[in-house]
Amino acid sequence: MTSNLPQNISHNIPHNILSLVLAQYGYSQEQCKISLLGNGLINQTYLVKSHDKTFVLQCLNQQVFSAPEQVTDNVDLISEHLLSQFSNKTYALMPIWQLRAQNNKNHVNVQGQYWRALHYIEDCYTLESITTPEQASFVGNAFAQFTNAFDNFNSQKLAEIIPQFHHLPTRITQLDRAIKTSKNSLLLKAKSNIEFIKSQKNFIDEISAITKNLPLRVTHNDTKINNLLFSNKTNKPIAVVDLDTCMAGYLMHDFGDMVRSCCASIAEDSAELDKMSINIDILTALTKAYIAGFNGALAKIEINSLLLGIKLMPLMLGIRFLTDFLNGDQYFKTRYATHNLVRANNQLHLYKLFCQQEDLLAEIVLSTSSTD
Ligand code: GN1
Ligand code: MG
Repeated sequence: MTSNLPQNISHNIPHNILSLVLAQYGYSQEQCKISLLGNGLINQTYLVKSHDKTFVLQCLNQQVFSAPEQVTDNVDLISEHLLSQFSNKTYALMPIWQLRAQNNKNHVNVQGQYWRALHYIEDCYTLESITTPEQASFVGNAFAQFTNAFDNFNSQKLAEIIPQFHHLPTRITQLDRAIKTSKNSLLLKAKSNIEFIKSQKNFIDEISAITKNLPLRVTHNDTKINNLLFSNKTNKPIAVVDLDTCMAGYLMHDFGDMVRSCCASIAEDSAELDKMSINIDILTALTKAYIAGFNGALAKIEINSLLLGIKLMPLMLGIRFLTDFLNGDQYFKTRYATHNLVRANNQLHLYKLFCQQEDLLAEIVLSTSSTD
């Protein structure tokens, strides 16, 4: 097994545990080649190649997902819906689904840890960034198709996996709590960011005001670029993956998360802030394709909210990274002591860049919608 291990998560999954998990899916470890997969910050993910099948095996992080069976049940509901839309030809991307264990369940529990296996799509790759407006059009269209596919699905059927996941006031409260209990040495390093966040009260109030009037939808809640699979053959998106945080939410969250991960010129954990810029051509192509993907069905208030979503998501993620830094890195995987602080600096800087370009962003989002 290859590994490049984050420091705050134990990856030394003993071989006997993997053996027990695989046995519940009908495989012996000797038959399988196992490697680490992906760059997720939460779950531990493996690619398993056996003599007859390749599949994904994941150990759910129970500190983050405190009710893991709700996660796997939600994913089943999402996959079943997408599979039916796919067979009706109303969803053109490929659905992914959880494999059944020998006891017919969508997960297995081994020594208190929850594991599940997922269908693996062959001949595809993921990207950590995009470089052309053409790619951006495909990405915008793919994420819009995903959300659109749930137009006829009642979002209340899904459990709230992480309560108030994208609720900004809750994230501020969590930051305040972390400030109270944090070590002084960490607090000192976070001071200027905390002051900056506190100065954003007007924006926070603006978000609270608009959310009162927005329709709830099924949202993915983790629409960063590396949660799309691209086909080796066409280089176009073929599937949206990582369905764990699909729940009722607002469109601006998915739009904003997609924009923050596609339009910044540096990675979300890069410290080279002087090199960060926003790629406006990519932002324009993403926005056009995203709005067009809803075929004119977006209400004006939802379109207006997209503009807020662009600023909201880096601000909220910046707050979440900073909170975790103050809490001593309990939530996100980290590779070094100030990793979460570097990520927070990065996302708050991105938020500031979006604020500086607010007029241009408004022109892009609002002119796109009026031409539809
Ligand atoms: C986490 O595990 P991953 O990388 O798919 C996080 C997202 C963040 C993202 C930042 C459940 O997602 O909310 O946007 O890191 N997932 C959860 O990279 O908190
Ligand atoms: Mg995720």
